[in-house]
Amino acid sequence: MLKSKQEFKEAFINKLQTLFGQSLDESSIADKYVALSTMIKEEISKLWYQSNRQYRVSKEKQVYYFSMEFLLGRLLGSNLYNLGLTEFCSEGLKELGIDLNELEAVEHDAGLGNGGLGRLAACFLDSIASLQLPGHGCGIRYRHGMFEQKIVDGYQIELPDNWLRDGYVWEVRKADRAVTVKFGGHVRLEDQGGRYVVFHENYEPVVAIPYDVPIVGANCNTVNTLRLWSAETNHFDFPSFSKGDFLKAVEKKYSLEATSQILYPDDNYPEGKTLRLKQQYFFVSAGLQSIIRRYKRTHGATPDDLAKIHKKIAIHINDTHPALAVPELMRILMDEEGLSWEDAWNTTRQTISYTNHTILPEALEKWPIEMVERLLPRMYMIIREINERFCAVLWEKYPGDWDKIRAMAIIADGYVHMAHLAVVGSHSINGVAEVHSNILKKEVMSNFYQVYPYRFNNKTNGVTHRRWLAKANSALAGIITEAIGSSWLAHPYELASLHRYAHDAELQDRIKAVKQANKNRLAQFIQEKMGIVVDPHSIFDVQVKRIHAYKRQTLNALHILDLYNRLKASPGLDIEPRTFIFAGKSATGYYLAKHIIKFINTLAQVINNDPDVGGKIKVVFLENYSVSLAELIIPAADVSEQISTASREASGTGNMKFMMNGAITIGTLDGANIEICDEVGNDNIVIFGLTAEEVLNYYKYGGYNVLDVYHNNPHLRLVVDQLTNGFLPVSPDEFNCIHHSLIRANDEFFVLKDFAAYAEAQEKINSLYRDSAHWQAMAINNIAFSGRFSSDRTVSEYAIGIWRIKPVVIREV
Ligand code: 4GP
Repeated sequence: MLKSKQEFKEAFINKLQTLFGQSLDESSIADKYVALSTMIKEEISKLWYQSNRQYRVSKEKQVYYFSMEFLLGRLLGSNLYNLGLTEFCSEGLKELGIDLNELEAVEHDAGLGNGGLGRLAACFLDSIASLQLPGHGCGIRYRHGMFEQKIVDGYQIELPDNWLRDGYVWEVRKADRAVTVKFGGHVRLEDQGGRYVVFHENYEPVVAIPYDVPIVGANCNTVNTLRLWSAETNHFDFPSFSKGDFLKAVEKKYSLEATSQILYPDDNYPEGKTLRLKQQYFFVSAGLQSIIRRYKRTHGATPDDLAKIHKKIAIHINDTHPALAVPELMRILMDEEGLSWEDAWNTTRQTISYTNHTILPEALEKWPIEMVERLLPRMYMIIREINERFCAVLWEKYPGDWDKIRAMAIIADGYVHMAHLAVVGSHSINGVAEVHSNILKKEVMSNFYQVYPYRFNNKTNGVTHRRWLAKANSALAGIITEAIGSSWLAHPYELASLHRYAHDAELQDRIKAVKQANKNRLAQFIQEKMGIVVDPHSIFDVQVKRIHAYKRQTLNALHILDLYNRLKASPGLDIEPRTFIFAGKSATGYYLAKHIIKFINTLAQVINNDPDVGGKIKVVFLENYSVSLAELIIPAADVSEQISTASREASGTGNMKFMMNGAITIGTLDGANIEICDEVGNDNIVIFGLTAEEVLNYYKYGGYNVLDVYHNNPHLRLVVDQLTNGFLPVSPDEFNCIHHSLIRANDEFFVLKDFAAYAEAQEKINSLYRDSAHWQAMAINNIAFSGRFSSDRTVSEYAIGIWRIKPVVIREV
């Protein structure tokens, strides 16, 4: 490892010369980024080699986290941080006249995910490595990650994300580890002396090439692997080429490689496209084939050895997207390794565990039988057999109760139900916050809970304090460390001792000053990016996340419109100046969400340009929300908007990032907000609105009387009317869909029902903020009690309770 600043500087200059044949002065900032990252990767590689070697030799059990999404963001900064090199690299570079932050900004975000689910996977990888656990990620190397969002005339426009354009320093292509994944064709079973042999014919082969990305643990020598699969082919249609039909010659190649071209930009809403099913099987099959290949080399290759893989391997599926792991592992164990159905089933079930991330009914994945059968004939045969055996068990338990059996079947009503497959084929099923896990047990999966009560458990989400506090807000981290020492960095629970200083005037002032500096930085960014001048001393009230009806950006926006109306009616209205900041992407085909974006931008246009408002409120919609933008916004927030309809947000993880940066949550009793409230106490959070139980009861018994609420609240009535009465400078039918969702469609997400309570909660925020010492004490308490929401805690719970893996301490190299 690099030992001194001097050594670092020399190595850096040397690297620039060997890579680009250039001196420091001649090289561009992009070249400097590549030189630094390459150097760091070389350091990492030594530990990576050592980690892999020790894993091989120690033969300890390892976990593989299968996920269609890994929202990594940038890696240079977090790698430096985890290696403990940030300080001397940044100082060394400074002496050479280079700003490390500028180099970090050169890196394209690896946006291989949509939102919560994908970012959680990235935090988990960081925590697994930092806890010195042997665990790796398995996913897809999308050529195009999450689309780039532009706001044009208030509307979202999507541009392709070209993150690989300049190459990706952190990956290593492993062409020699390629495997083939088979699609389509016909499957034939042949009885060869009492044993069935499977023949898969006329299939379309897609070659899967792994690209490995090192995952660096913090303050240890562990480097794990994120293996991302890319669809490539050597196929070239020479006959067409030589006939001069060049287009046809390349067509086939592109169609085979399409599998890993694009991330579907749907959060909490799966796209029922064949290509998406193809992606799922592609990475699951490739991942399992490579895991089994390695297992056989290390632990033996007889059927007896393979019947014991659950003792050495745990496979976790991140939601149902990788649920084909169940039939694919069965296929490998039976068709390729010769295990009986019973042995293969026991092993598969004991190997696989599953996390559910959403109860939104439209987000529960199901695939048309015909599609599965055509694209994945062998998978379909195995799923059918699993289903038949499962239904036979149900028949024993519930003789004659066809309705129940149909409701639980894996194949029913023309579809393959992926959540049912995941539940039946795994030994553990968990939700991501207490309330969500309870809803799974009592409502959404209650039938399954009755059959398999011991499989269900909760693992409340967490995020890594390293990225979201220590790195994103290093000044705050520095102050915390001065106050309570540095051991919180490895053990975030220790942040609790900060609570003692909640009323310490000096600490309050220092933390306030850091917040102010972060707000100044964001204000400057907003001005540069959007030309909007915001008051950095106003309350920064932030809602950044995917745009979704259940997350209720509409509630926030309608309240802003109400505040505007009131300010217009009484310009002297005594409120604290506020800047309402939004960011987030909508799925491309999500009509309502796209209009919510336009609505927010229309409000911004009206309010920001109205001199009557006197700058008291401003509205900003920042385009292209990403991990990097979140790292800029979250440390600058005073207020964290977590206002989903109770019961709909499985956990939320943004809520945790804001609290650890000292923002005060205004939120519903939903997902992890409930546990945040338990940790900080009612005095340090502002809660409003319906509870999950109330909402679920409304859903069960047919909703509430929307018109009553609408007619009885003149403020609310006015803002709802303003959506469509020509008040806003858009065509009068522009926001019909929002109006419709609230009034005609019976307000599925209880926006109107919760409006009055939300407005009241916002007034409470206003008065709390005015008492600066009190507000600072609340902020400190939020930081202090954020320890529970560390992904280190979450991952240890998975390791002990589900994966049954132990740390392997990697020796220094
Ligand atoms: C998200 C949930 O909506 C969010 O509440 C949770 O915090 C996150 O997963 C991580 O568990 N779900 C998705 C999805 O992103 O696509 O289902």
